[in-house]
Amino acid sequence: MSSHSATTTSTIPSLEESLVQSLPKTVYYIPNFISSAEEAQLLREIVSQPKPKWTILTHRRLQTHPSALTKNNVLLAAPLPPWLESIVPRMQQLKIWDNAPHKKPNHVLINEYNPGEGIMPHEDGGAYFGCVATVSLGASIVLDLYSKHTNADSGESGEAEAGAQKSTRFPKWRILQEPRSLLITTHDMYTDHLHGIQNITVDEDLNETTVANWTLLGDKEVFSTGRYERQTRTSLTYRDVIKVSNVGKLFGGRK
Ligand SMILES: O=C(O)CCC(=O)C(=O)O
Repeated sequence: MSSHSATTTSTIPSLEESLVQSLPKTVYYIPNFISSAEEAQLLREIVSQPKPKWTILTHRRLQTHPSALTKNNVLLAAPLPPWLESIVPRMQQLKIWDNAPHKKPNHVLINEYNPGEGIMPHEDGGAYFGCVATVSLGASIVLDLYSKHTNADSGESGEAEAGAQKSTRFPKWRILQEPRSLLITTHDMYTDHLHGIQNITVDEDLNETTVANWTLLGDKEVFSTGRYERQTRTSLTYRDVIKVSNVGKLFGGRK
């Protein structure tokens, strides 16, 4: 674990200082956004959730709080559990959700990746306000970013397909997410790009030219060999679901 001290409410860097400058707009990276004690407490809460709260997927497992969206992308109104809500005021200080419908996140996905696990390139889509805040727990991992549109998009359909396939085979940029960090993705980077995590056991070739947020890392020493052996890494992705139905409240919210 890094020896760097945790960011406290009074020392959160400004968004301006946290901008990942080499990426299309807009990505912010804040190392040590939460303390080691907060990280440990969040991990304890996650593992103590009842087994049915986990959805087992091929390459990771997933919890959804307060509940999964309906097939029409509606969230049944219910509060986030207090342990997930606890760091929301700190995020709100950054004013990233000031223009969101509910001014704060109302939904959190928890993804757990063991070494060798990942998530296919995808976009988060229109169910959410265009801003996602990701808190990383337990270990570091590389997030790959891909352009959604390629030059071939304007060509014949065969070419477009080849271009699209190529665009998800080779990431255009890489972001290194350290434990306890906060990554904020918004604007064009949210709408026009895909993101994914490779199913590998070692992240390699890590240096200032290959990692977009290298200068913002909390502890570069950890990556001085250019290699990082994956360990279990858990992410909390906070989002604001646009459509919320109060029907959920009639039933006391779904747990
Ligand atoms: O674990 C991560 O950092 C990415 C998760 C993700 O892509 C998602 O929840 O859509």
